[in-house]
Amino acid sequence: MTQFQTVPTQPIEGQKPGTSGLRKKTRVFMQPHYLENFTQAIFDAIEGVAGKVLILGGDGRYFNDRAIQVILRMAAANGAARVIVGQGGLLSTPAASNLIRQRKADGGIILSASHNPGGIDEDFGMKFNGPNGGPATESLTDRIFARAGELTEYRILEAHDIDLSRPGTSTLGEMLVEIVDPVEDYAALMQKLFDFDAIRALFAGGFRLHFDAMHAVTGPYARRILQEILGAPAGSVVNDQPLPDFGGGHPDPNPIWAADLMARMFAPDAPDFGAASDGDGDRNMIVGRGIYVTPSDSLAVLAANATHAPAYAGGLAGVARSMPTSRAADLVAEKLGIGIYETPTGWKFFGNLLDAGRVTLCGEESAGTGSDHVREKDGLWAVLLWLNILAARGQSVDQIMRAHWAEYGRNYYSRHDYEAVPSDRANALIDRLRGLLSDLPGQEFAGLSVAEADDFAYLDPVDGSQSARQGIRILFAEGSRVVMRLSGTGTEGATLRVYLERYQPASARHDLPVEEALAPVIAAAEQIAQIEGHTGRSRPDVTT
Ligand code: G16
Repeated sequence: MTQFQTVPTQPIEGQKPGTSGLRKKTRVFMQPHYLENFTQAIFDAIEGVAGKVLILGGDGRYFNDRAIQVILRMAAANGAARVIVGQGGLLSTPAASNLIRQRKADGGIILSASHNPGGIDEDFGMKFNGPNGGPATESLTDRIFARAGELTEYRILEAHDIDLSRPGTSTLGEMLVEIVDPVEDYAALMQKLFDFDAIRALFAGGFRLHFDAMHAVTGPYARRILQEILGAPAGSVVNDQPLPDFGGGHPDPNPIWAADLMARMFAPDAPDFGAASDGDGDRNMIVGRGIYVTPSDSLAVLAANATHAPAYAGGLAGVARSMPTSRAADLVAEKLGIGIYETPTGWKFFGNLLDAGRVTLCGEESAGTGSDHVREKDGLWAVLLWLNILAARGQSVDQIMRAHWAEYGRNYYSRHDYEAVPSDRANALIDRLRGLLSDLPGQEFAGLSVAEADDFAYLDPVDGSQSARQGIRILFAEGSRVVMRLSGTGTEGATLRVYLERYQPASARHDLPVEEALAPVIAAAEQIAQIEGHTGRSRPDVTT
C-alpha cells in the first residue's frame, strides 16, 4: 500500500539555476531535503504536474540512481500521470530532448553536471526542459528560484524503489512509470537526418574512427549507432561503459581532458577521424589526423557543408552562435545569404530562434553544436554530420579545414580559464572592466587599438525579452576581439573565462601555432583586465 506524505521544509540557500540548471557538489545535493526542495520548486514553478507526462533520466553519475527514485516518488505524490525513464536511469541530454518532443511530454528532468567530474566529492546537477524539449527559459528558472526561496513543504510517496533495469511499465501510486531503451528513439532520429548508407560505405572502405565516450552516457549510444548500425569495427568506440565517477576523469571533451584522444590522433598511425563527447552527451570534440578542430570552426564548417546531409539538403534558415563563439560562422552565413544571430552563453537562448524557424544550426565555443532536430546541443549528431560530410566530399578533415580557411579566412581562437578564483576577486575584475568600458575606445594595448567595448546585452528578437550583463566585449580595429565573463556552471568560487580571437584573411598563412597568432590579443587582454593582479595567477589553469 502506497501512502503519500506532506513533509514540512524550509528554503535552502543557493538553489539558483546557472547557465544550465542547478549544479552543486554531490554532497550538497545529498543533504536532507535539498533534492526534494528543488524538485518541488520545479513542479510548483510549472504550475504543478497533476495529470502531466514527464521524461526523466541522467548521465549515470554518482547519486543519479537515488535521485531518480526520489523524483519518481515526488512526481507520483504530486499527481503526475506518467513518467518515462531511461533504462538504468540513463538518458543523454539530446535523447531526453528528443523524447520530450516525440512523446509530446510536458517537460523533463535531466540529472547531470555535464562535463564536471562525478562522484560523492565531485559534482551533481539537475535541470528542467520544457515541452519544446529545450532548457528552461530565464523567466522559468527565475520562477523556480523564487519558489525554492519560499517553500514550506513538499509532497512525496512512501514506496519501494522502482526497478529501472528492464524496459516495461509499472505503477507508483496512481502514476505510470514507463522504462524505455534510452538509445532506440534517438538512433531512429539520427537515421532520418543523415545518409547512413554513405557513412556505412565509408567504414566498409576502411575509414578508421576513434570515438572516446569518456566513461559517460554516450557509450551505449555510440556503440549502437557507430558500431552496430553503421559498421565501424568493434573497438572504434572506447571507454564506452558509463561509470558513476567517469573513471576518475573529467568527462570534458577538449584537448586537456581528452588528452588520450589527442595523443592517438597525433600519432604516426592515427585513425582518420577522432571524436569525444561529455558527461551527458551534448558536447562534442572533433579531431582529424594531426589536426584539432575548434568548436567555433566546427560550427562554421558544418554550416558551410550541411547540405550534404539529407535533413539539411534544402539549405539552412539561419545560424546562431553564442556571443563568445568566434565569428567564423558569420562569414559562412554572409556568403550563404542567411541570418546569423549572436546570443548570450547558454543553449536556452537558442530555443526561441529554433522554434520560430529563424535558424537551423546553432553552436557554442564550449564544444556544443546542434540543430532544429532537438532543442539541445547534441554531441553524436555533430559527429554524424561530420562523418556524412567526410563521406560526401571524400576528403580528410585536414583538407576540409584548409579549404575552408582558404575560402573564408581563419579565425584563430582560444579560451583561457582561471578556475576557482575567489568570487570577490573575480567580481572585482569584471566590475572594474565595466567601469572602464566607455574610456577604452581609441586606446592602444600591445599594439592593438580598441574600436568598441561594451557589456553584451541581448534582445530576443522573437519574444522581446532582454538579458543584460552577458559578457565584456572588447573589439580591436583590425578585427581581433577579447571577451571576458564569469562562468555560470562552476561549483567552486568563480571561473574567469577569457575568449581570444584574431582573424587572418583568406590570403594569409593559416598554419601559425595558435598561441603565436593570438599573442598580441593575449597581451592586450592582460594589460586591460590586469588578470594576474586580480587572480594572482600568471597563466590560465586550462587553455582550450
Ligand atoms: C552549459 C550550457 C552551454 C554553455 C556552457 C558553458 O553547457 O548548456 O550553453 O556554453 O555551459 O557555460 P559557462 O561558460 O557559463 O560555464 P553544459 O555542456 O555544461 O551543459
